[in-house]
Amino acid sequence: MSEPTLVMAREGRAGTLLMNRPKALNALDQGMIRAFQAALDAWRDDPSVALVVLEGAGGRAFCAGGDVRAVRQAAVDGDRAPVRAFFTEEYAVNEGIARFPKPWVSLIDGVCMGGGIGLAIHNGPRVVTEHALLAMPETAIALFPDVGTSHVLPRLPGALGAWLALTGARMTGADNVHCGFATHYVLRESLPALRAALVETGDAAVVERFTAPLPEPSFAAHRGAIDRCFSQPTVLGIVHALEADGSEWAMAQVAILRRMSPTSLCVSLELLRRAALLDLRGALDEELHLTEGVVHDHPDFREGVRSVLVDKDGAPHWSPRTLEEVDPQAVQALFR
Ligand code: QUE
Repeated sequence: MSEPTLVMAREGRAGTLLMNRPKALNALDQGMIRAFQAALDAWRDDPSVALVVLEGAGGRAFCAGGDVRAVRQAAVDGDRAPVRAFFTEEYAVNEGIARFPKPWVSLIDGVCMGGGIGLAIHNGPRVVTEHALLAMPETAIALFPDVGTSHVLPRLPGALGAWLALTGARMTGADNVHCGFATHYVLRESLPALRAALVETGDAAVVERFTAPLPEPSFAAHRGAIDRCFSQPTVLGIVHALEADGSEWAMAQVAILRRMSPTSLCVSLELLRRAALLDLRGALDEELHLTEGVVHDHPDFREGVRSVLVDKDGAPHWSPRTLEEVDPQAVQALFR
């Protein structure tokens, strides 16, 4: 038998989960999602499990996201049911983690994007190392911030959430603690001892004993500009505010935004605005509704995944091509 893609074990007072598709940076496929649901169901009411410890195999990634290559293939084949099942089950796991009545300890030591963030953000503690690299890169593949992050991002300080969601900015481990995505900063060299203490004691508070001094956020110099520009009510308004700012950093943000799917940028900003008023389940329902139109009925998702993950040419052909050509009513029509 081949190795499971989610290795589930009982160790000491912990239930441990190891995401185990290292060649795919532990990207979540349907089998892993079902195994997560099984773990939640098995351990929720098991008094011998005091907490859960979640890690990624391979030393490079926690989890790179969802298996969007498979989702794209289903969309290309016109298969709606498996796509619906994938996102329904993935978002149910996100909600199940949020409602899980025990500490859900994520040890994030490497790449963690999109769907990976959804496995960590809704519970805690969330531990990041100096090798953690987190991002919400969905606008590059014409998706949108999902897995419940649409509920979380508008609640970050200032306009950090809109900045992260639209540009896909890469955050260091320390950045994540500063913005609230993570709760504890621990050096990689301390992880084995932390893990052993969690398993032995079943007490999530031991994390405090392993934290290292927190470096300054890499975005410190840009906080003012982020809040000023990314709080604009439209994506074009954000672009114009960045152009008016004119700094090297601001113009680099404009260049990044101009490479992303224009439709996806508008959908993502509108989603954050709506989800700011929704609880987690309400946000997940809005996301689930959006997947239908975005994955199947709009060409950009197929094209984005083709360009980033299939052909890797980095040259997507978006339609419409520019932000100026996006029809605001077409964006609204994708929502519930
Ligand atoms: C946006 C995304 C994803 C992405 C890149 C983006 C995503 C995802 C992966 C990914 C990365 C490496 C793999 C893999 C998938 O990349 O969701 O199988 O080996 O899973 O720009 O949303």
